Amino acid sequence: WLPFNKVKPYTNAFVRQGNQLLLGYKKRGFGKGLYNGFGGKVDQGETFADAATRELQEEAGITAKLEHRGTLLFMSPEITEAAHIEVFYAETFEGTITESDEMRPEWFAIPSTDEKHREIIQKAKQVDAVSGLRFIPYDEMWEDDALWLPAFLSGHHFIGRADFGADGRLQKWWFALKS
Ligand code: 6OG
Repeated sequence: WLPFNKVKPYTNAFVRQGNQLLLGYKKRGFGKGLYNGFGGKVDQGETFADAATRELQEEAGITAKLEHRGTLLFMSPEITEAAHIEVFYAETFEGTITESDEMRPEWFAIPSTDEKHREIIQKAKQVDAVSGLRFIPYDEMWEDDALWLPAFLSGHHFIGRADFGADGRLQKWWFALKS
């Protein structure tokens, strides 16, 4: 069927506690060396929500009642299939945060205003004087994250598409808030 391409389903889950966001440093595989929410491929017969819960448990050692917050579509000439990612969110969790083979969990400070977000995006590697934690490391994350994470953390539901070039840089994007 033309013009249909193939798409692979993935999940991404973010846990927040007050002004802090839990991210994982990807130790291997796709996105190695970058910080991201916890997630991975959806298995056959599994729902996105089930996969999100399973991946958070496998990669960070915790369980959380995840809420669906957003939908992303990524395209790249490097991969033959587009990535369809459902993004989830939780403010409480159970269990002990544990490093896994794939991810090293770490808490980061969330900028308190949109203006501060912009400052952190432009001038990364800043430390929050209150918590002593590093602010969200936008320079060590997928380039699209800076486009939607601030609105996501303000409680918005969103949908978007990001196209990456062969050089791995973001070429074109489209994002919209659902609420
Ligand atoms: P595994 O290979 O570990 O799943 N992912 C992306 N996340 C963001 N924020 N931006 C992207 O832009 C991404 N591409 C993939 C989805 C890969 C994990 O990485 C996420 C999954 O959580 C290109 O099974």
